[in-house]
Amino acid sequence: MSDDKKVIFSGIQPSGFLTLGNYLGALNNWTKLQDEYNCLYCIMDLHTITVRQDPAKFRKAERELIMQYIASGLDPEQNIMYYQSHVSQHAELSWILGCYIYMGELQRMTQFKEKSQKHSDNINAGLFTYPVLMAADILLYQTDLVPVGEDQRQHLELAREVASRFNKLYGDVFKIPEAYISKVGARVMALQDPSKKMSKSDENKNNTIAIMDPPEVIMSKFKKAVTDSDNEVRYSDDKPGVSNLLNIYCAVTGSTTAEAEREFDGFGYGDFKKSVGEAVVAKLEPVQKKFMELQNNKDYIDSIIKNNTEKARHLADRTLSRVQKKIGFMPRV
Ligand code: ATP
Ligand code: LTN
Repeated sequence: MSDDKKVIFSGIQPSGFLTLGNYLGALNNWTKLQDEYNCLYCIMDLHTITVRQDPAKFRKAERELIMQYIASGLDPEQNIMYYQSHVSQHAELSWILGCYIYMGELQRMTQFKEKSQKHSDNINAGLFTYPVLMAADILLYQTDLVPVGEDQRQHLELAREVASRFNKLYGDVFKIPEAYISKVGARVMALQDPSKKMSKSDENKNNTIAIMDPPEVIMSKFKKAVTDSDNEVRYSDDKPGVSNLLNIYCAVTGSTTAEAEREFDGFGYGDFKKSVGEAVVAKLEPVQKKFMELQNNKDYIDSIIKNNTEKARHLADRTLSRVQKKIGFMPRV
């Protein structure tokens, strides 16, 4: 890692195949940033067990997620990609930060409220302290920028808050990170219910486009996407379905909303949805091709994991040992 570049940290939970939401909200931006920054892209497996996972399916999702990172265009030579559970400093710093974050702060987190409603049979302590671990992930690497979707903004604010609180007590230990949230694609909504975000753990598969969905499946899901009754392709708060499709189209093609509205002026919804589907299929085609190639290359993936994990451990330990010293723990023997 070069010392004169700023640091980027982000990650995704291996809770299933990535959706178009994950791709447009996170990965697509990551690939744009890799030349300019020192980047760490972690696979957030400790966070994933806040919801029950079947061990075999979980392991498969973990393996496939790193392949999806690479298939989306992240260069494993240039970026540090690794599994969160392999770098124990994440869990260690998380314990420490938990003693500097208040219950009331965690109780306000929207994701906790939503997930505890959705998994009311398993409201475990990990679900509650999820943002503490997330703060540890980010602060361990003296991160400057965190590229995420809009839904993570609140967690990031908490990471900034605990970093400042800690620095006030002990001097400058942590860099205060900034969120990097793009204007388009930061909030892709469910295709059948545009009032909620597209989420990879959604049981209704018609709500989500998986980045590995075959072209005919993508086309058919867009065909079924909810719109409205006035048949005008226009971006507006009272047209959530159409606005979501326009947002997806703009994120995929790079057009502005005004350009897209002009392009679809006079189109019926059927033709509009077909065009959005085709643009998404074209964008995902190279990702899918690369993923297929990687599937036959297990040794290559293993070697990447090994190299990158060592690098991450080394960096993480620099911050953790500083934190331990500042707090007053006995020097390590
Ligand atoms: P789960 O359904 O398991 O909660 P998820 O699909 O919400 O998963 P995460 O692993 O929580 O995905 O998020 C990974 C990244 O993708 C984060 O940066 C998050 O902000 C972004 N992201 C997730 N869903 C969307 C979405 N619908 N639109 C834009 N960005 C998203
Ligand atoms: N909570 C994030 C995943 C995540 C993350 C992070 C993202 C865990 N730790 C650190 C950025 C930085 C989510 O997307 N649900």
